[in-house]
This record gives sequence, structure tokens and C-alpha cells, in this order.
Amino acid sequence: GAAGTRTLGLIGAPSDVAAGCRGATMGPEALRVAGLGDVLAGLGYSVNDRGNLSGPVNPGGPRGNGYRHLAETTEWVRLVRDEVAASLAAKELPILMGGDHSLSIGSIGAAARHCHEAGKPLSVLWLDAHADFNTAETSPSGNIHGMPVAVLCGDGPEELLSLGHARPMLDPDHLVQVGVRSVDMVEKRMVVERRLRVFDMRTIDEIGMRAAMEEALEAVGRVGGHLHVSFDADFVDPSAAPGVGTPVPGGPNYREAQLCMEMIYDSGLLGSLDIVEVNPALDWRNSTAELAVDLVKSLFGERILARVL
Ligand code: EXY
Ligand code: MN
Ligand code: MN
Ligand code: MN
Repeated sequence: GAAGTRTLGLIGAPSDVAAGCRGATMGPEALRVAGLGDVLAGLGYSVNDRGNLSGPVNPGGPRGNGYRHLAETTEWVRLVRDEVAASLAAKELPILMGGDHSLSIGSIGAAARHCHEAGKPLSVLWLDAHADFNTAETSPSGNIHGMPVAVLCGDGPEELLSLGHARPMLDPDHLVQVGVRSVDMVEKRMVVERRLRVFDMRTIDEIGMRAAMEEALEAVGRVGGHLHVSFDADFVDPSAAPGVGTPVPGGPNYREAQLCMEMIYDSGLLGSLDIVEVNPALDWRNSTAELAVDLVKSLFGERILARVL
């Protein structure tokens, strides 16, 4: 393909204001130290590291009105949205380095506006142990990183909804979730009611990662246009990705996660990416950032026996 000349825009968003515990602020630097930029350059891409965004610090405040740190989260989401928009406008393929998963409201919000203006559809592949479909009413924690899918689908606080170009920012029919294995009680009902397309871990156990990803990519391929991949590091089993704030056992192993990335690359649909929830404070010798870089390598075309860009 023509991927060899593509420019990738790295955007660091060191925020953990929407997470339940501190430390995802160190994610962007951990990914750089693990060689993210060099690995992508080694695959033949041009890499533009746009540095880190600078936003509000974590005030360590309590839950108020159903949310923790809504004002700070809103500010970070706005910063991410604007930088991802700038990267897309420069014809780059943006890679958001989080930071917690609330930031995907900004990256996907920007991709949605960009696609809307270009007259092409947007689809999203959400790789996560969690459904991230809570609202203030259903959330057990008030942590907004458990809410971004709901916000994108039009359900959330005015502050975040108003950052989008339309409501909902994302057509729920254009979203596919893979790897889900932890959904809160009321959240479950919402996922079923809103008919989200979920390849949960039981399905993956039964049909295997290959068939699950074939079906998932078939669904997003039917939409066509621009595919945004939102990769939450807790998608992977904690034995391979221990450095995350909300680990859930029973996830894809190293090779299953690699296969998933290899198949996304083969689809040729990738238009933007998030790498979120890497928490070096909880990690062992940067192993989770290193795993993420291994996976990104596959996502951008590395092959075991041959590389064809
Ligand atoms: N469902 C739980 C909550 O809403 O508090 C945990 C959410 C964790 C979200 C992580 C990032 O994917
Ligand atoms: Mn998540
Ligand atoms: Mn998660
Ligand atoms: Mn459609």
C-alpha cells in the first residue's frame, strides 16, 4: 500500500483527572521511552511528535453531581479535540497518547467533525475490558473514564456533549466493541437497550479472536470511510498488561491482541488511534508501554515474516 509516506501525528495528553487512580499522566512519556516514535519511523512512516498538551492538574476532588472532575475533564477533552483536529487538518493520522479514556471523547469528536465535513462516515472500534457506557445515574464511581462511549452516543453532561459537532457525535450503529468483560449492573441494561455491537470475552472464547475480528471489521468496513481505533490498555489480559488502573482478568493474551492489530492493519481502514490508560505507576519496568508499542507495530504493518508497506 501507500502507507509508507503517511505522516503520523503523536499527541500526548497527560491527564488522569477522569480515572479512579493517579498515574496515567505518565502514559505519553512511557510510550515515548518504549520507542513508539522510533518504531513507527522504522516502519517507514514520517512521525510528527506534537509534544504534550498542558491542562489542569488533578485536584483529587470528590464526586459532585454524579461526576468527579467534570470541569477539568471538559478542559482536557477540549484540548485533545482541538489538537487532533489540527493533526487531521494537516493530513496526518493522529495517535493520541493518553492519559485516561475520557480523552477519546475529544479525539473521536474531532474525527467525527472531520468526517462530517469531508462527507465520509466514521466508524469506531473500541478495544476495552469495559463498556465505558455509564452515565452519572448508572456509574458506581463517578469516574468519567467509565462514560466516554455513552457521551459519544449522545448521553452525558451538557459540558461534554456541547464539544461535539452534532448529537450524537457518533452513530451507535457505527461502533463495535471488542474484549468487554466488565460491565456494571445498570450499564448492562443500557448496552442491551441501545443495541451496542459488543464482541464480549465469552463470544471471543466461543468463536475465537479471528472470527470475532472478521465480523467486527466486516461491520466497520460496511460503514466504510474512516476507522478510529480506541485502544484501552486494559483490553489485554493483566498478565501481559499489568500497568493499568482498572485491570480485569480474562482478557486477550499477547498473541490474540497481536492478531487483532494485524487484522486491523490488513483492513486498510485505520484513520486515527488512541492509546489510553497506560499507568506506569502501577507497572513493572514499563512493560505495559512496551506491550502497547509491540501492538502498535502490528497495527501499522509489521509482519512476522515480511513487511509490505
Ligand atoms: N465501570 C467502572 C466505572 O464506571 O467506574 C470502571 C470503568 C473503568 C473504565 C476504564 C477505562 O476503561
Ligand atoms: Mn476504557
Ligand atoms: Mn477499560
Ligand atoms: Mn449507517
